[in-house]
Amino acid sequence: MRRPQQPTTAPDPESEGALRASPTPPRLNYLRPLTAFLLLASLLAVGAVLYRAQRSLSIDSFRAAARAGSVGAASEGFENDTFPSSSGSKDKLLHGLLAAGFDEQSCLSRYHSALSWKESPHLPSPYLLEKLRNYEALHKKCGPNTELYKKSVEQLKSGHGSQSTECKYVVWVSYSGLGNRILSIASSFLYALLTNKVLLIDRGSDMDDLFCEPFPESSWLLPLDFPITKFGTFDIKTPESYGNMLKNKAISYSVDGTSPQSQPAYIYLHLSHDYGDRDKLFFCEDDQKFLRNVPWLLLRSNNYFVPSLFLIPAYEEELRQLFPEADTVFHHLGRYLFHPTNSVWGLITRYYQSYLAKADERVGIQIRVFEADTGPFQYVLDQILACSQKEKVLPDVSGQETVVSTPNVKSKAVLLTSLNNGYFEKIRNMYWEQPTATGEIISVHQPSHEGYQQTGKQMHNMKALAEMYLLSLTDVLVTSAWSTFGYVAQGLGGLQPWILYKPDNQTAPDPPCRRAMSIEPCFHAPPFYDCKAKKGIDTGALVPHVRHCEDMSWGLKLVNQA
Ligand SMILES: Nc1nc2c(ncn2[C@@H]2O[C@H](COP(=O)(O)OP(=O)(O)OP(=O)(O)O)[C@@H](O)[C@H]2O)c(=O)[nH]1
Ligand SMILES: [Mg+2]
Repeated sequence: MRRPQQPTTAPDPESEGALRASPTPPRLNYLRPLTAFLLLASLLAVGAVLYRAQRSLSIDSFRAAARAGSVGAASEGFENDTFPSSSGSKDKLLHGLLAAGFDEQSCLSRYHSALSWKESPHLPSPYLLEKLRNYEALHKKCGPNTELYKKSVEQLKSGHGSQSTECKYVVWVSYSGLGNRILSIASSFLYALLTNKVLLIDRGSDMDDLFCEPFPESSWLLPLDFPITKFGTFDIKTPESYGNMLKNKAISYSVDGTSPQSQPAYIYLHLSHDYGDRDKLFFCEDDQKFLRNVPWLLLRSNNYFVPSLFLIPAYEEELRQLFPEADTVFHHLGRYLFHPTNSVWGLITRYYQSYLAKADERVGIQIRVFEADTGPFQYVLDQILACSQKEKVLPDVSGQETVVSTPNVKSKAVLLTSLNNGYFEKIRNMYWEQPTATGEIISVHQPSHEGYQQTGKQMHNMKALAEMYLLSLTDVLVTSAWSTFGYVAQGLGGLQPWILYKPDNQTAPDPPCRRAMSIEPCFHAPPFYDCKAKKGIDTGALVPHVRHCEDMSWGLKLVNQA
């Protein structure tokens, strides 16, 4: 969604530190010399050390470290950028989701993030793992600089398509806010998996600064000498778009997908929010039969179009096998594809260790306000507090002046993300000025307040990615309606957030929020078309696992079948 945002001239902030006065926790490094001893020591001693270590590492990364087989080594991994290479490969590979054999140092997040997220209750299916390994082999065979790639590019230059090329490609064109980009890449990748095509991504201004390569021994970046250079300007009017080619009868095909006339060398798939009815035929079975054979598809989308792929009969069975739990598509594909580069991983780990690791619980609050004015707005603050207190995400403040200190009080660290720092200031002050009704100690942190969206600026996008990841590392999440930024965090973290309803008329909605039905993102611009009957239909009422979204009545999202 695009909304105008005004720049602010607010100076750069630094987040507030934790408010609670806790004793300096023992650094886990001190435990390392003890590790050998601990192997021989009694279970009781191990238990005691585990308890102490818990004070200095996040509970979850600690648990993951313990699973990986070495507490000392795991702490080293998180703190010193070295990683245990010994046991625990099952966990660091996310139950086989990630391929082994990458150089760990060149992309620390690839295997480290697996150890920092909470253990996911969702396992990837054996069929998904097989499909990913096959895809990796295909990508290696057809990827940039291979003979087959060069051959396909030659054919593209010749201007004629042919059904015989061994490698066929989906080129993802960079466009839109970072959340949208991540979701449309994941959708394009699933489409490539389903059609045995190879995904290449246009690096835009910074995709290679943000993400590591996801596929072994190859690159997913579209080579800079790719012969089509004008795709950055493609839009709904582009004559090479699928919709316009159909309209102008530049292409035609029979029911089996074969074309009587010579095929174009490439087709542009305009799958943005503003796409037309003919562009939407992409989601019809017959059109898919034809598009499968086109050697080069250039795809531009700002949407998570996965739910509508589930409504194409030809892909139904395969998708069921790939994702027996339908609501885990982005969770698995997101964790498979998006590994922040070492610079971004540094932003994530330094912040996490400084402000979040020591708390007993971490709460993420993601605030995205879709107003022309920058705010902060009182009604948004009211809504955040109403939701988090009603749903017991955060405690009420009792208003009593006396501070009762008990030794075992629980601490919660709130990670707040927003372009504006007004909400952070108010919530932090509230918990500073008054004690909580429960006695819990609340610290509030906001990594950045960038003021307005600055797509194209390198550090801005690095911070945005770091914040999405940090949110995914929390235990409880509150997100804003309509925000792809929040969808990415919830999907990566496997968190079912509390979604703040979109305010109407500058008023806090009542109820302020609701629990998400699933961890999946919402497809904001789905087609409502029955391809067989050739008439409109409610695509949110066709199958139990594709439903309308909680935060957008016309959107579609995957849920687990009841
Ligand atoms: N660092 C940071 N950047 C943000 C935040 N919220 C929005 N942004 C910036 O604004 C962009 C918003 O685009 P998306 O990531 O797609 O998020 P969205 O909430 O779907 O917003 P729209 O695309 O504008 O509808 C982000 O990519 C960031 O560049 C935030 O909390 N922190
Ligand atoms: Mg967005």
